[in-house]
Amino acid sequence: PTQRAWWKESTVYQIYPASFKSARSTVDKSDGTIRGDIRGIIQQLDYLSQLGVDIVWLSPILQSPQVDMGYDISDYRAIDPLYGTMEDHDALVAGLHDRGMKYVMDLVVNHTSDQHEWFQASRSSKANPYRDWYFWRPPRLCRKTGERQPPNNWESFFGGSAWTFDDTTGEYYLHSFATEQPDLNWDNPAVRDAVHSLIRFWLDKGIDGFRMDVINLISKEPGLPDGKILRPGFLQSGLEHFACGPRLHEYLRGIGSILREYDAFSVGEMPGVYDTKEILKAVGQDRGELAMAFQFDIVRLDVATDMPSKWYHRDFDPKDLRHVVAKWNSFMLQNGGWHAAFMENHDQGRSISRYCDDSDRYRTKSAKLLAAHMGLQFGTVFVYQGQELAQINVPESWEMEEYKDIEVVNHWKEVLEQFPDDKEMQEKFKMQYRLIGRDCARTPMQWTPDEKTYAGFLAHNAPEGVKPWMSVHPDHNVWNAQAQVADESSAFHYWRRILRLRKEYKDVFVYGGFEMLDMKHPFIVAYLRKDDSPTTEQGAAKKKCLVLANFSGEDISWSVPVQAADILFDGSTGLKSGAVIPELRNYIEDEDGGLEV
Ligand code: ISL
Repeated sequence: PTQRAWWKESTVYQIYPASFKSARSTVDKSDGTIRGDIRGIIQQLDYLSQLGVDIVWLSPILQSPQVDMGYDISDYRAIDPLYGTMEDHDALVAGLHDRGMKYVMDLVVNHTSDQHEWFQASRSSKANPYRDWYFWRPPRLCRKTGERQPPNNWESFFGGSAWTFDDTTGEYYLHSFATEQPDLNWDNPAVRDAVHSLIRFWLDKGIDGFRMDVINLISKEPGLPDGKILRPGFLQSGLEHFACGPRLHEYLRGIGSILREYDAFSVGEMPGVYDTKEILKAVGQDRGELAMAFQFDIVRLDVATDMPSKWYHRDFDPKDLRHVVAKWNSFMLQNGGWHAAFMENHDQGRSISRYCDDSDRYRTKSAKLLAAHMGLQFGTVFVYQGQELAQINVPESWEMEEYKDIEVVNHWKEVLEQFPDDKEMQEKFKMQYRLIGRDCARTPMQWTPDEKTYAGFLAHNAPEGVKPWMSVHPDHNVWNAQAQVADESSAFHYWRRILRLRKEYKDVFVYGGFEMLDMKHPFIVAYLRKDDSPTTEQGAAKKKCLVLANFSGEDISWSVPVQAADILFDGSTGLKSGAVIPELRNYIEDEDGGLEV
Protein backbone atom coordinates (compact mmCIF):
# COMPACT_ATOMS: atom_id res chain seq x y z
CA PRO A 1 0.00 0.00 0.00
CA THR A 2 1.01 3.57 -0.62
CA GLN A 3 2.58 5.14 2.45
CA ARG A 4 1.05 8.47 3.44
CA ALA A 5 3.18 11.61 3.24
CA TRP A 6 2.45 15.34 3.42
CA TRP A 7 3.99 15.95 0.01
CA LYS A 8 1.71 13.40 -1.59
CA GLU A 9 -1.27 15.41 -0.42
CA SER A 10 0.15 18.69 -1.71
CA THR A 11 -0.01 20.67 -4.91
CA VAL A 12 3.06 22.55 -6.09
CA TYR A 13 2.98 25.96 -7.75
CA GLN A 14 6.07 26.90 -9.73
CA ILE A 15 7.14 30.52 -9.78
CA TYR A 16 9.53 31.84 -12.39
CA PRO A 17 10.66 34.84 -10.32
CA ALA A 18 11.89 36.94 -13.23
CA SER A 19 8.39 36.93 -14.72
CA PHE A 20 6.13 36.90 -11.65
CA LYS A 21 5.92 40.40 -10.21
CA SER A 22 8.23 43.29 -9.46
CA ALA A 23 8.00 45.30 -6.24
CA ARG A 24 11.47 46.76 -5.82
CA SER A 25 11.91 47.98 -9.41
CA THR A 26 15.58 46.98 -9.39
CA VAL A 27 16.96 47.79 -12.81
CA ASP A 28 19.13 45.12 -14.42
CA LYS A 29 22.24 47.09 -15.38
CA SER A 30 23.08 44.71 -18.20
CA ASP A 31 20.08 45.77 -20.29
CA GLY A 32 18.19 48.45 -18.34
CA THR A 33 15.07 46.31 -17.79
CA ILE A 34 13.20 45.16 -14.68
CA ARG A 35 12.66 41.62 -13.49
CA GLY A 36 10.22 40.23 -11.00
CA ASP A 37 11.58 39.95 -7.45
CA ILE A 38 11.01 38.26 -4.10
CA ARG A 39 9.07 41.20 -2.64
CA GLY A 40 6.74 40.95 -5.64
CA ILE A 41 6.05 37.33 -4.76
CA ILE A 42 5.37 38.29 -1.16
CA GLN A 43 2.69 40.71 -2.39
CA GLN A 44 0.85 37.84 -4.04
CA LEU A 45 0.87 35.25 -1.26
CA ASP A 46 -2.85 35.64 -0.63
CA TYR A 47 -3.49 35.01 -4.31
CA LEU A 48 -1.58 31.71 -4.05
CA SER A 49 -3.40 30.85 -0.89
CA GLN A 50 -6.73 31.52 -2.57
CA LEU A 51 -5.79 29.24 -5.47
CA GLY A 52 -5.22 26.52 -2.90
CA VAL A 53 -1.65 25.41 -3.59
CA ASP A 54 0.46 23.99 -0.80
CA ILE A 55 4.06 24.22 -1.93
CA VAL A 56 5.70 27.05 -3.80
CA TRP A 57 8.79 26.22 -5.86
CA LEU A 58 10.91 29.10 -7.10
CA SER A 59 13.21 28.82 -10.10
CA PRO A 60 16.72 29.95 -9.07
CA ILE A 61 17.16 33.21 -7.19
CA LEU A 62 20.73 32.62 -6.05
CA GLN A 63 23.67 34.73 -7.15
CA SER A 64 24.29 34.25 -10.83
CA PRO A 65 25.67 35.98 -13.91
CA GLN A 66 22.27 35.04 -15.46
CA VAL A 67 23.61 33.42 -18.61
CA ASP A 68 20.86 30.80 -18.27
CA MET A 69 18.36 32.72 -16.13
CA GLY A 70 19.97 31.76 -12.83
CA TYR A 71 20.55 28.09 -13.69
CA ASP A 72 24.20 29.13 -13.59
CA ILE A 73 24.92 29.77 -9.93
CA SER A 74 28.04 31.59 -8.76
CA ASP A 75 27.29 31.57 -5.01
CA TYR A 76 24.97 29.00 -3.47
CA ARG A 77 24.56 30.93 -0.24
CA ALA A 78 23.67 34.37 -1.53
CA ILE A 79 20.49 35.78 -3.06
CA ASP A 80 21.01 37.52 -6.38
CA PRO A 81 20.51 41.26 -5.88
CA LEU A 82 18.25 41.30 -8.97
CA TYR A 83 15.76 39.31 -6.92
CA GLY A 84 16.34 40.90 -3.52
CA THR A 85 18.11 40.13 -0.27
CA MET A 86 18.39 37.33 2.25
CA GLU A 87 15.90 39.27 4.43
CA ASP A 88 13.42 39.23 1.55
CA HIS A 89 13.98 35.52 1.17
CA ASP A 90 13.41 34.84 4.86
CA ALA A 91 10.29 37.02 4.82
CA LEU A 92 8.96 35.00 1.88
CA VAL A 93 9.51 31.72 3.69
CA ALA A 94 7.84 33.11 6.82
CA GLY A 95 4.93 34.50 4.79
CA LEU A 96 4.34 31.12 3.18
CA HIS A 97 4.60 29.28 6.48
CA ASP A 98 2.17 31.72 8.11
CA ARG A 99 -0.37 30.74 5.47
CA GLY A 100 0.28 27.02 5.86
CA MET A 101 2.29 26.76 2.65
CA LYS A 102 5.79 25.38 2.12
CA TYR A 103 8.79 26.67 0.20
CA VAL A 104 10.94 24.69 -2.23
CA MET A 105 14.21 25.89 -3.69
CA ASP A 106 15.73 25.01 -7.07
CA LEU A 107 18.95 23.09 -6.46
CA VAL A 108 21.26 23.37 -9.47
CA VAL A 109 24.25 21.17 -8.73
CA ASN A 110 25.03 19.25 -11.90
CA HIS A 111 26.92 22.38 -12.86
CA THR A 112 27.89 25.77 -11.49
CA SER A 113 28.48 29.07 -13.21
CA ASP A 114 31.96 29.53 -14.66
CA GLN A 115 32.10 32.54 -12.31
CA HIS A 116 31.79 30.36 -9.21
CA GLU A 117 34.94 30.53 -7.08
CA TRP A 118 35.29 26.74 -7.30
CA PHE A 119 35.56 26.92 -11.07
CA GLN A 120 37.77 30.00 -11.02
CA ALA A 121 40.21 28.06 -8.82
CA SER A 122 39.81 24.91 -10.88
CA ARG A 123 40.65 26.63 -14.15
CA SER A 124 43.65 28.52 -12.70
CA SER A 125 46.16 25.62 -12.83
CA LYS A 126 46.37 21.86 -13.19
CA ALA A 127 47.76 21.63 -9.66
CA ASN A 128 44.99 23.63 -7.97
CA PRO A 129 43.14 21.60 -5.28
CA TYR A 130 39.86 22.42 -7.07
CA ARG A 131 41.09 21.09 -10.41
CA ASP A 132 39.33 17.76 -9.93
CA TRP A 133 36.03 19.41 -8.93
CA TYR A 134 35.22 19.67 -12.65
CA PHE A 135 36.04 17.57 -15.73
CA TRP A 136 39.27 18.65 -17.41
CA ARG A 137 40.77 16.65 -20.28
CA PRO A 138 43.57 17.25 -22.79
CA PRO A 139 42.58 17.73 -26.44
CA ARG A 140 42.36 14.82 -28.85
CA LEU A 141 44.44 15.44 -31.91
CA CYS A 142 43.05 14.73 -35.35
CA ARG A 143 45.07 11.88 -36.89
CA LYS A 144 45.13 13.51 -40.32
CA THR A 145 45.55 17.20 -39.64
CA GLY A 146 46.89 17.18 -36.09
CA GLU A 147 44.17 19.69 -35.25
CA ARG A 148 42.89 20.01 -31.70
CA GLN A 149 39.55 18.32 -31.00
CA PRO A 150 37.32 17.90 -27.95
CA PRO A 151 38.06 14.85 -25.74
CA ASN A 152 34.87 13.09 -26.86
CA ASN A 153 31.80 13.67 -29.03
CA TRP A 154 29.33 14.55 -26.30
CA GLU A 155 26.95 17.36 -27.20
CA SER A 156 25.60 20.19 -25.11
CA PHE A 157 21.84 20.52 -24.53
CA PHE A 158 22.15 24.01 -25.95
CA GLY A 159 23.89 22.93 -29.18
CA GLY A 160 27.46 22.21 -30.19
CA SER A 161 30.16 20.27 -28.35
CA ALA A 162 29.84 19.75 -24.59
CA TRP A 163 33.52 20.74 -24.29
CA THR A 164 35.20 24.13 -24.31
CA PHE A 165 38.93 24.66 -24.63
CA ASP A 166 40.52 26.83 -21.97
CA ASP A 167 43.77 28.57 -22.85
CA THR A 168 44.94 28.96 -19.26
CA THR A 169 45.97 25.32 -18.96
CA GLY A 170 45.52 24.08 -22.52
CA GLU A 171 42.73 21.64 -21.62
CA TYR A 172 39.03 21.26 -22.31
CA TYR A 173 36.30 21.31 -19.63
CA LEU A 174 32.92 19.60 -19.80
CA HIS A 175 29.59 21.47 -19.82
CA SER A 176 26.34 19.64 -20.52
CA PHE A 177 24.65 23.02 -21.02
CA ALA A 178 26.12 26.44 -21.88
CA THR A 179 29.87 27.10 -22.01
CA GLU A 180 29.37 29.15 -18.85
CA GLN A 181 27.87 26.14 -16.98
CA PRO A 182 30.77 23.73 -16.26
CA ASP A 183 29.72 20.30 -14.91
CA LEU A 184 30.76 19.41 -11.37
CA ASN A 185 32.64 16.15 -10.88
CA TRP A 186 30.49 14.26 -8.39
CA ASP A 187 32.96 11.36 -8.26
CA ASN A 188 35.10 13.66 -6.13
CA PRO A 189 33.95 13.25 -2.49
CA ALA A 190 34.81 16.88 -1.75
CA VAL A 191 32.16 17.97 -4.28
CA ARG A 192 29.55 15.77 -2.64
CA ASP A 193 30.47 17.14 0.80
CA ALA A 194 30.17 20.70 -0.48
CA VAL A 195 26.72 20.02 -1.94
CA HIS A 196 25.56 18.23 1.22
CA SER A 197 26.70 21.19 3.25
CA LEU A 198 24.75 23.70 1.18
CA ILE A 199 21.67 21.48 1.31
CA ARG A 200 21.91 21.57 5.10
CA PHE A 201 22.53 25.31 5.05
CA TRP A 202 19.16 25.95 3.42
CA LEU A 203 17.22 23.30 5.33
CA ASP A 204 18.59 24.72 8.57
CA LYS A 205 17.28 28.10 7.48
CA GLY A 206 13.83 26.54 7.41
CA ILE A 207 13.12 25.79 3.76
CA ASP A 208 11.02 22.70 3.02
CA GLY A 209 12.82 20.95 0.18
CA PHE A 210 14.29 21.07 -3.29
CA ARG A 211 13.54 20.71 -6.96
CA MET A 212 16.75 19.23 -8.32
CA ASP A 213 17.84 20.42 -11.72
CA VAL A 214 18.94 17.70 -14.20
CA ILE A 215 19.80 15.53 -11.25
CA ASN A 216 20.08 12.36 -13.31
CA LEU A 217 23.13 13.79 -15.08
CA ILE A 218 25.41 13.92 -12.04
CA SER A 219 27.15 10.56 -12.55
CA LYS A 220 29.20 10.26 -15.71
CA GLU A 221 30.54 6.98 -17.01
CA PRO A 222 34.24 6.71 -16.08
CA GLY A 223 36.53 7.19 -19.04
CA LEU A 224 33.90 9.48 -20.63
CA PRO A 225 33.52 7.29 -23.75
CA ASP A 226 32.26 8.59 -27.09
CA GLY A 227 28.51 8.40 -27.60
CA LYS A 228 26.74 6.90 -30.57
CA ILE A 229 26.91 9.68 -33.11
CA LEU A 230 23.79 11.59 -34.10
CA ARG A 231 21.15 10.20 -31.87
CA PRO A 232 17.67 11.00 -33.08
CA GLY A 233 15.35 13.42 -31.35
CA PHE A 234 16.67 15.99 -28.96
CA LEU A 235 18.83 13.41 -27.28
CA GLN A 236 22.36 14.64 -27.17
CA SER A 237 25.13 12.49 -28.51
CA GLY A 238 26.76 10.87 -25.47
CA LEU A 239 23.60 10.93 -23.36
CA GLU A 240 23.81 7.17 -22.69
CA HIS A 241 27.04 7.88 -20.82
CA PHE A 242 25.86 10.75 -18.67
CA ALA A 243 22.12 10.22 -18.01
CA CYS A 244 21.56 7.84 -15.08
CA GLY A 245 25.25 6.99 -14.84
CA PRO A 246 26.74 4.19 -12.73
CA ARG A 247 26.87 5.99 -9.37
CA LEU A 248 23.66 8.03 -9.65
CA HIS A 249 21.75 6.10 -7.01
CA GLU A 250 24.61 6.15 -4.54
CA TYR A 251 24.71 9.95 -4.88
CA LEU A 252 20.95 10.28 -4.60
CA ARG A 253 20.93 8.18 -1.43
CA GLY A 254 23.52 10.56 -0.01
CA ILE A 255 21.14 13.47 -0.61
CA GLY A 256 18.07 11.43 0.39
CA SER A 257 19.42 10.62 3.83
CA ILE A 258 19.80 14.32 4.62
CA LEU A 259 16.34 15.11 3.29
CA ARG A 260 14.80 12.43 5.50
CA GLU A 261 16.31 14.00 8.60
CA TYR A 262 14.28 17.12 7.81
CA ASP A 263 11.24 15.38 6.31
CA ALA A 264 11.92 17.53 3.26
CA PHE A 265 10.29 17.52 -0.15
CA SER A 266 12.18 16.51 -3.30
CA VAL A 267 11.49 16.30 -7.00
CA GLY A 268 14.25 15.46 -9.45
CA GLU A 269 14.29 16.62 -13.03
CA MET A 270 15.31 13.70 -15.24
CA PRO A 271 15.65 14.56 -18.92
CA GLY A 272 16.56 11.94 -21.50
CA VAL A 273 15.06 8.95 -19.63
CA TYR A 274 11.87 7.41 -20.93
CA ASP A 275 12.03 4.12 -19.09
CA THR A 276 9.69 3.92 -16.09
CA LYS A 277 11.88 1.29 -14.42
CA GLU A 278 14.90 3.54 -14.62
CA ILE A 279 13.07 6.40 -12.90
CA LEU A 280 11.49 4.07 -10.33
CA LYS A 281 15.02 3.31 -9.11
CA ALA A 282 15.17 6.91 -7.92
CA VAL A 283 11.60 7.35 -6.66
CA GLY A 284 10.57 3.95 -5.30
CA GLN A 285 9.26 4.40 -1.75
CA ASP A 286 11.84 1.97 -0.35
CA ARG A 287 14.81 3.52 -2.16
CA GLY A 288 15.63 6.44 0.13
CA GLU A 289 16.43 8.71 -2.83
CA LEU A 290 13.89 11.16 -4.27
CA ALA A 291 10.19 11.62 -3.61
CA MET A 292 9.30 11.99 -7.29
CA ALA A 293 10.72 12.92 -10.67
CA PHE A 294 9.78 14.85 -13.79
CA GLN A 295 9.69 12.55 -16.79
CA PHE A 296 9.99 14.00 -20.29
CA ASP A 297 7.51 11.92 -22.28
CA ILE A 298 4.86 14.46 -21.43
CA VAL A 299 6.73 17.36 -23.04
CA ARG A 300 7.48 15.54 -26.30
CA LEU A 301 3.90 14.83 -27.35
CA ASP A 302 4.14 17.32 -30.19
CA VAL A 303 7.85 17.02 -30.95
CA ALA A 304 9.18 14.70 -33.66
CA THR A 305 11.57 12.30 -31.97
CA ASP A 306 13.43 11.21 -35.08
CA MET A 307 14.86 14.58 -36.07
CA PRO A 308 18.26 16.08 -35.30
CA SER A 309 16.98 18.61 -32.75
CA LYS A 310 13.89 19.45 -30.74
CA TRP A 311 12.85 22.08 -33.29
CA TYR A 312 10.59 19.83 -35.34
CA HIS A 313 7.01 20.10 -34.23
CA ARG A 314 4.51 17.36 -35.03
CA ASP A 315 0.76 17.39 -34.58
CA PHE A 316 -0.50 16.48 -31.16
CA ASP A 317 -2.51 13.28 -31.00
CA PRO A 318 -4.62 12.66 -27.85
CA LYS A 319 -3.78 8.95 -28.16
CA ASP A 320 -0.16 9.73 -27.32
CA LEU A 321 -1.25 11.71 -24.28
CA ARG A 322 -3.39 8.80 -23.14
CA HIS A 323 -0.49 6.44 -23.61
CA VAL A 324 1.95 8.60 -21.64
CA VAL A 325 -0.48 9.27 -18.79
CA ALA A 326 -1.41 5.59 -18.52
CA LYS A 327 2.24 4.58 -18.67
CA TRP A 328 3.43 6.77 -15.79
CA ASN A 329 0.35 6.81 -13.55
CA SER A 330 -0.20 3.07 -13.63
CA PHE A 331 3.41 2.03 -13.38
CA MET A 332 4.28 4.29 -10.46
CA LEU A 333 1.08 3.43 -8.62
CA GLN A 334 1.54 -0.31 -9.03
CA ASN A 335 5.22 -0.30 -8.15
CA GLY A 336 5.37 1.87 -5.06
CA GLY A 337 6.72 4.90 -6.88
CA TRP A 338 5.36 8.43 -6.93
CA HIS A 339 4.54 10.58 -9.91
CA ALA A 340 4.99 14.28 -10.66
CA ALA A 341 1.98 15.28 -12.76
CA PHE A 342 2.81 18.33 -14.86
CA MET A 343 2.26 19.74 -18.33
CA GLU A 344 4.00 23.08 -18.08
CA ASN A 345 7.13 24.61 -16.68
CA HIS A 346 9.57 27.38 -17.57
CA ASP A 347 11.15 25.24 -20.32
CA GLN A 348 7.98 24.46 -22.24
CA GLY A 349 5.42 26.08 -24.50
CA ARG A 350 2.03 26.66 -22.87
CA SER A 351 -0.19 23.57 -22.80
CA ILE A 352 -3.33 25.24 -24.20
CA SER A 353 -1.41 26.41 -27.27
CA ARG A 354 0.27 23.04 -27.74
CA TYR A 355 -2.46 20.52 -27.02
CA CYS A 356 -5.76 22.38 -27.30
CA ASP A 357 -7.09 25.52 -28.89
CA ASP A 358 -5.89 28.93 -27.76
CA SER A 359 -8.41 30.94 -29.78
CA ASP A 360 -10.61 33.18 -27.60
CA ARG A 361 -13.58 30.93 -28.18
CA TYR A 362 -12.01 27.79 -26.78
CA ARG A 363 -9.35 29.12 -24.49
CA THR A 364 -11.17 28.86 -21.17
CA LYS A 365 -12.67 25.51 -22.12
CA SER A 366 -9.22 24.26 -23.04
CA ALA A 367 -7.79 25.44 -19.73
CA LYS A 368 -10.54 23.66 -17.83
CA LEU A 369 -10.19 20.48 -19.84
CA LEU A 370 -6.47 20.33 -19.14
CA ALA A 371 -6.97 21.26 -15.49
CA ALA A 372 -9.38 18.39 -14.91
CA HIS A 373 -7.32 15.98 -16.97
CA MET A 374 -4.07 16.75 -15.19
CA GLY A 375 -5.31 17.93 -11.83
CA LEU A 376 -7.05 14.71 -10.88
CA GLN A 377 -4.28 12.30 -11.83
CA PHE A 378 -2.31 10.10 -9.52
CA GLY A 379 0.74 11.82 -8.01
CA THR A 380 1.63 15.34 -6.96
CA VAL A 381 0.24 18.02 -9.26
CA PHE A 382 2.46 20.88 -10.45
CA VAL A 383 0.91 24.12 -11.69
CA TYR A 384 3.17 26.57 -13.47
CA GLN A 385 2.53 30.29 -12.99
CA GLY A 386 -0.07 31.57 -15.42
CA GLN A 387 -1.35 28.09 -16.21
CA GLU A 388 -4.20 28.78 -13.80
CA LEU A 389 -5.01 31.91 -15.82
CA ALA A 390 -5.07 30.14 -19.18
CA GLN A 391 -1.96 32.01 -20.35
CA ILE A 392 -0.84 31.03 -23.85
CA ASN A 393 2.25 31.10 -26.08
CA VAL A 394 3.90 34.27 -27.38
CA PRO A 395 1.98 36.06 -30.14
CA GLU A 396 2.65 35.40 -33.82
CA SER A 397 3.78 38.98 -34.26
CA TRP A 398 6.93 38.43 -32.17
CA GLU A 399 10.17 39.16 -33.97
CA MET A 400 13.43 37.46 -33.05
CA GLU A 401 14.57 40.40 -30.87
CA GLU A 402 11.81 39.55 -28.40
CA TYR A 403 13.30 36.13 -27.63
CA LYS A 404 15.69 36.08 -24.71
CA ASP A 405 16.35 32.41 -24.08
CA ILE A 406 19.86 31.13 -24.67
CA GLU A 407 18.51 27.97 -26.30
CA VAL A 408 16.56 29.87 -28.96
CA VAL A 409 19.23 32.53 -29.38
CA ASN A 410 21.94 29.88 -29.96
CA HIS A 411 19.76 27.92 -32.34
CA TRP A 412 18.78 31.00 -34.33
CA LYS A 413 22.47 31.83 -34.79
CA GLU A 414 22.99 28.35 -36.22
CA VAL A 415 19.98 28.77 -38.52
CA LEU A 416 21.31 32.07 -39.87
CA GLU A 417 24.71 30.51 -40.51
CA GLN A 418 23.26 27.44 -42.17
CA PHE A 419 20.48 29.08 -44.16
CA PRO A 420 21.57 32.71 -44.63
CA ASP A 421 19.34 33.31 -47.67
CA ASP A 422 16.61 30.79 -47.14
CA LYS A 423 13.71 32.83 -45.77
CA GLU A 424 11.36 29.89 -45.88
CA MET A 425 13.61 27.79 -43.67
CA GLN A 426 14.08 30.70 -41.29
CA GLU A 427 10.29 31.17 -41.03
CA LYS A 428 9.90 27.47 -40.34
CA PHE A 429 12.15 27.66 -37.33
CA LYS A 430 10.55 30.88 -36.08
CA MET A 431 7.28 28.98 -36.09
CA GLN A 432 8.92 26.33 -33.89
CA TYR A 433 10.06 28.93 -31.38
CA ARG A 434 6.47 30.19 -31.15
CA LEU A 435 5.24 26.72 -30.41
CA ILE A 436 7.84 25.16 -28.16
CA GLY A 437 10.44 27.82 -27.42
CA ARG A 438 11.12 28.23 -23.70
CA ASP A 439 10.27 31.94 -23.89
CA CYS A 440 6.63 30.98 -24.49
CA ALA A 441 6.30 30.29 -20.77
CA ARG A 442 8.41 33.21 -19.65
CA THR A 443 6.28 36.22 -20.58
CA PRO A 444 5.28 38.13 -17.44
CA MET A 445 2.31 37.10 -15.31
CA GLN A 446 -0.78 38.99 -16.30
CA TRP A 447 -2.20 40.48 -13.12
CA THR A 448 -4.35 43.34 -14.35
CA PRO A 449 -5.49 44.97 -17.63
CA ASP A 450 -3.32 47.97 -16.85
CA GLU A 451 -1.05 49.08 -19.71
CA LYS A 452 1.14 51.46 -17.78
CA THR A 453 2.40 48.83 -15.34
CA TYR A 454 2.59 46.16 -18.04
CA ALA A 455 -0.34 44.15 -16.75
CA GLY A 456 0.44 44.92 -13.12
CA PHE A 457 3.86 43.32 -13.46
CA LEU A 458 5.71 46.55 -12.59
CA ALA A 459 5.15 48.49 -9.40
CA HIS A 460 3.14 51.72 -9.71
CA ASN A 461 6.19 53.73 -8.71
CA ALA A 462 8.56 52.04 -11.17
CA PRO A 463 10.90 54.51 -12.90
CA GLU A 464 9.36 56.14 -15.98
CA GLY A 465 10.14 54.45 -19.28
CA VAL A 466 11.67 51.28 -17.86
CA LYS A 467 10.26 48.06 -19.26
CA PRO A 468 9.96 44.48 -18.00
CA TRP A 469 12.81 42.18 -19.09
CA MET A 470 10.46 40.43 -21.46
CA SER A 471 7.46 41.70 -23.42
CA VAL A 472 4.08 41.22 -21.82
CA HIS A 473 1.55 39.33 -23.91
CA PRO A 474 -0.77 41.90 -25.54
CA ASP A 475 -3.85 39.88 -24.57
CA HIS A 476 -3.51 40.92 -20.91
CA ASN A 477 -6.27 43.49 -21.41
CA VAL A 478 -8.73 40.58 -21.35
CA TRP A 479 -6.75 37.70 -19.85
CA ASN A 480 -5.57 38.62 -16.39
CA ALA A 481 -5.82 37.56 -12.76
CA GLN A 482 -7.98 40.49 -11.68
CA ALA A 483 -10.71 39.57 -14.15
CA GLN A 484 -10.52 35.85 -13.43
CA VAL A 485 -10.54 36.10 -9.66
CA ALA A 486 -13.73 38.18 -9.98
CA ASP A 487 -15.40 35.63 -12.27
CA GLU A 488 -16.52 32.32 -10.75
CA SER A 489 -16.63 30.70 -14.18
CA SER A 490 -12.98 31.46 -15.00
CA ALA A 491 -10.06 29.08 -15.47
CA PHE A 492 -8.67 30.32 -12.15
CA HIS A 493 -11.73 29.25 -10.16
CA TYR A 494 -11.92 25.97 -12.02
CA TRP A 495 -8.34 25.18 -11.01
CA ARG A 496 -9.14 26.22 -7.46
CA ARG A 497 -12.04 23.78 -7.33
CA ILE A 498 -9.99 20.96 -8.81
CA LEU A 499 -7.28 21.44 -6.22
CA ARG A 500 -9.87 21.55 -3.46
CA LEU A 501 -11.41 18.30 -4.70
CA ARG A 502 -8.04 16.57 -4.39
CA LYS A 503 -7.95 17.62 -0.76
CA GLU A 504 -11.54 16.75 0.06
CA TYR A 505 -11.31 13.28 -1.42
CA LYS A 506 -7.82 12.14 -0.62
CA ASP A 507 -8.79 8.50 -0.67
CA VAL A 508 -9.83 8.89 -4.26
CA PHE A 509 -7.35 11.35 -5.73
CA VAL A 510 -4.23 11.00 -3.61
CA TYR A 511 -4.24 7.44 -2.35
CA GLY A 512 -6.80 5.95 -4.71
CA GLY A 513 -6.43 3.72 -7.76
CA PHE A 514 -6.05 4.78 -11.38
CA GLU A 515 -7.44 3.13 -14.48
CA MET A 516 -7.28 4.44 -18.03
CA LEU A 517 -10.46 3.78 -20.00
CA ASP A 518 -11.17 3.33 -23.71
CA MET A 519 -7.62 2.88 -24.95
CA LYS A 520 -8.60 3.35 -28.60
CA HIS A 521 -10.77 6.43 -28.82
CA PRO A 522 -9.32 9.11 -31.14
CA PHE A 523 -10.40 12.09 -29.02
CA ILE A 524 -11.56 11.08 -25.57
CA VAL A 525 -8.98 10.65 -22.86
CA ALA A 526 -10.82 9.18 -19.89
CA TYR A 527 -9.68 7.67 -16.65
CA LEU A 528 -11.16 6.46 -13.44
CA ARG A 529 -9.90 7.27 -9.97
CA LYS A 530 -11.25 5.20 -7.12
CA ASP A 531 -11.01 4.76 -3.41
CA ASP A 532 -9.16 1.48 -2.92
CA SER A 533 -8.91 1.60 0.86
CA PRO A 534 -10.18 -1.45 2.80
CA THR A 535 -13.89 -1.18 3.49
CA THR A 536 -14.87 -0.77 7.10
CA GLU A 537 -18.64 -0.62 6.86
CA GLN A 538 -20.28 -3.55 5.18
CA GLY A 539 -21.51 -2.68 1.75
CA ALA A 540 -20.39 0.94 2.05
CA ALA A 541 -20.10 2.44 -1.41
CA LYS A 542 -16.60 3.37 -2.48
CA LYS A 543 -16.24 6.65 -4.25
CA LYS A 544 -15.07 6.77 -7.83
CA CYS A 545 -14.40 9.63 -10.16
CA LEU A 546 -14.53 9.50 -13.90
CA VAL A 547 -12.34 12.14 -15.50
CA LEU A 548 -13.20 12.73 -19.07
CA ALA A 549 -11.52 15.02 -21.57
CA ASN A 550 -12.86 15.47 -25.09
CA PHE A 551 -10.04 16.80 -27.29
CA SER A 552 -12.10 16.86 -30.51
CA GLY A 553 -13.40 20.41 -30.29
CA GLU A 554 -16.91 19.12 -30.97
CA ASP A 555 -19.72 17.45 -29.06
CA ILE A 556 -19.37 13.71 -29.31
CA SER A 557 -21.25 10.81 -27.88
CA TRP A 558 -19.55 8.37 -25.58
CA SER A 559 -21.01 5.67 -23.36
CA VAL A 560 -19.87 5.91 -19.80
CA PRO A 561 -18.65 2.50 -18.70
CA VAL A 562 -19.57 2.96 -15.02
CA GLN A 563 -22.82 3.08 -13.09
CA ALA A 564 -24.31 6.45 -12.24
CA ALA A 565 -24.20 5.77 -8.52
CA ASP A 566 -20.49 5.20 -8.76
CA ILE A 567 -19.78 8.68 -9.93
CA LEU A 568 -18.46 11.11 -7.38
CA PHE A 569 -20.18 14.12 -8.91
CA ASP A 570 -23.62 12.62 -9.06
CA GLY A 571 -25.75 15.00 -7.04
CA SER A 572 -27.87 12.05 -5.85
CA THR A 573 -25.03 10.78 -3.65
CA GLY A 574 -25.66 13.79 -1.46
CA LEU A 575 -22.15 15.19 -1.61
CA LYS A 576 -21.69 18.71 -0.42
CA SER A 577 -22.49 21.01 -3.29
CA GLY A 578 -19.21 22.85 -2.75
CA ALA A 579 -17.47 19.75 -4.01
CA VAL A 580 -19.34 19.67 -7.26
CA ILE A 581 -17.78 21.21 -10.31
CA PRO A 582 -20.67 22.20 -12.55
CA GLU A 583 -18.69 21.49 -15.71
CA LEU A 584 -18.07 17.96 -14.52
CA ARG A 585 -21.78 17.24 -14.17
CA ASN A 586 -22.42 17.39 -17.86
CA TYR A 587 -23.90 14.02 -18.31
CA ILE A 588 -27.40 12.70 -18.81
CA GLU A 589 -28.89 9.35 -18.10
CA ASP A 590 -29.78 7.36 -21.22
CA GLU A 591 -32.58 4.87 -21.69
CA ASP A 592 -30.66 1.87 -20.43
CA GLY A 593 -29.74 3.62 -17.22
CA GLY A 594 -26.19 4.18 -18.52
CA LEU A 595 -24.76 7.61 -18.91
CA GLU A 596 -24.03 9.54 -22.02
CA VAL A 597 -21.68 12.48 -22.12
O1 ISL B 1 14.33 22.71 -22.23
C1 ISL B 1 14.98 21.80 -22.63
C2 ISL B 1 15.28 21.62 -24.01
O2 ISL B 1 14.53 22.44 -24.72
C3 ISL B 1 15.49 20.80 -21.78
O3 ISL B 1 16.33 19.96 -22.44
C4 ISL B 1 16.20 21.43 -20.60
O4 ISL B 1 17.36 22.04 -21.01
C5 ISL B 1 16.47 20.35 -19.63
O5 ISL B 1 15.24 19.92 -19.23
C6 ISL B 1 17.23 20.85 -18.43
O6 ISL B 1 16.55 21.90 -17.83
C7 ISL B 1 17.02 22.44 -16.65
O7 ISL B 1 18.40 22.66 -16.64
C8 ISL B 1 18.89 23.64 -17.55
C9 ISL B 1 18.08 24.93 -17.51
O8 ISL B 1 18.41 25.72 -18.62
C10 ISL B 1 16.60 24.68 -17.50
O9 ISL B 1 15.89 25.88 -17.39
C11 ISL B 1 16.33 23.74 -16.37
O10 ISL B 1 14.97 23.51 -16.17
C12 ISL B 1 20.32 23.88 -17.19
O11 ISL B 1 20.45 24.14 -15.84
